[in-house]
Amino acid sequence: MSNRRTFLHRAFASGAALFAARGLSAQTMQMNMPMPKPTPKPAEPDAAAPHTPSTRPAKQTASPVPVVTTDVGDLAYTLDGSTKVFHLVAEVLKQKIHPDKTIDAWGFNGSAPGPTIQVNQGDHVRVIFDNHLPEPSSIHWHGFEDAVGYDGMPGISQEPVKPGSRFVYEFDIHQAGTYFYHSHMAMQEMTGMLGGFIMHPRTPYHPHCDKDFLLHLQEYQVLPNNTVPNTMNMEYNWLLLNGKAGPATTPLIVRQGDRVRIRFVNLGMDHHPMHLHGYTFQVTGTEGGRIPETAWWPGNTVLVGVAQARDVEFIADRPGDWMLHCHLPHHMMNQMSSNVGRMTRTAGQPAGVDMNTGMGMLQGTPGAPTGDDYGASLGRGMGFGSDADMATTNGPLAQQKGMSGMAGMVGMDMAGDIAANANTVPGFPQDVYMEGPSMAMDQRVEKPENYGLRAGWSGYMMGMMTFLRVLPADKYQDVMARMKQAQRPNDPYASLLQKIS
Ligand SMILES: [Cu+2]
Repeated sequence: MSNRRTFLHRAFASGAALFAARGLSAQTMQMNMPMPKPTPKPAEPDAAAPHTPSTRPAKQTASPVPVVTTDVGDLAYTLDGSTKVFHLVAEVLKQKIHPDKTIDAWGFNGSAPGPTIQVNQGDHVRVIFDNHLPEPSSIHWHGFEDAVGYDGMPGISQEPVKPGSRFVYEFDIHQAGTYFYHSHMAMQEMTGMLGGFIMHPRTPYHPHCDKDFLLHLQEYQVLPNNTVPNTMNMEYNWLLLNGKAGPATTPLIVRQGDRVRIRFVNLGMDHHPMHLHGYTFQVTGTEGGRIPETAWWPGNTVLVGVAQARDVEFIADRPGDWMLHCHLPHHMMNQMSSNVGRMTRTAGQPAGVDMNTGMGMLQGTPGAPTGDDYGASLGRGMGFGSDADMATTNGPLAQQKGMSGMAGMVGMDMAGDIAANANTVPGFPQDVYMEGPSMAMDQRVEKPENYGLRAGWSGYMMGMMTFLRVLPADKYQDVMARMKQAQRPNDPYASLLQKIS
């Protein structure tokens, strides 16, 4: 194998102007949706499926639809004979995770998570990995049943790939399901170095799904006024779906009657109970592939543990803008923070401190997050009423002194929203003005997928939240037409927009 690899290294180092482009931009790399090859029709047509919706005619073909990874998109490939060749570039990048927050993440080809790789069972696949990071790395192909030499363990199965260097991975794809790739350096993974790897089955799954989505569940700890995730801290304050925090997440758009698959992938530090409103789904797959139908289990919440994938399927037969979110309360918030302080490599700054200090846990008074020294504003909603991170004033909401430090509160009519005795009630405030009208930013997250949502919706959506928008045929057509009209480069929805006139 090492001979083959050496050969490949040489081949790619010397030849092929196609791959000489080290600095290939994300735009050029994420050009087209890799369409799965036409696959044989299943033995039975969909009409035989027990869940076939009555609102749509039974389909005669059942080629798998490409997976849509909202806000991320796919990695394009080229063909070398019959080998699908992907060029994966690890790099440092700026990622806007929310209108008010841009972070310095590490990812692939301009994106964190990295673009999704889609292949078919039976494909031979080559991934040319270029390391543009300032330190060594390598890529682990999670769940792949392949040669250990391509397992991506730095210092174990391969030499770490040094900055500016390249490694070529080769796979014969014999599995099918929701797989993923990630750096096996833990902190690199926690700053965004992960991506999806979809293996479409040779024999299509039954019943056929009309829509297929991939959602990465991610968390970062990025303190106010900082841009670099603190990968050692476990107090996460940014919870993301496909690299965006609500309301900047992009809804999943489906047509009423569609059978929908959602693939959840969790490559973070926390487990996420993903909850869908309005529907009962069947859990049909794990990170180990398809579950036999007799073993599917129903639910409306599926716990996606770390390093796991969960595929769920359902018939989207009731129209509406249905919430889809992690149900951990703290994962439905943005920029929660109970600790602030320096986060830079300053000479003399202590390192190797005890666990509490090292993990940023505050203790004693002053310092305890719920101590007398901090008001409610030093927590969820930091930056409240502002267009960007800014200092806020602590204090009861009713105090004019406190309000004057909160630009968004000035001139706000609070009458009717807060009881007259609010400030004498233990525990007040909990959610008042931490979500709601004053947090709305509909215009700032405007996009075709959000067209027609109820005004002010964005004030109630934060963190690991998005919508499943089940649209009646006419509204579906309208929203899809607007998405197509937008002509966004590398649109993650491209495979669906092709079908829209
Ligand atoms: Cu969660």
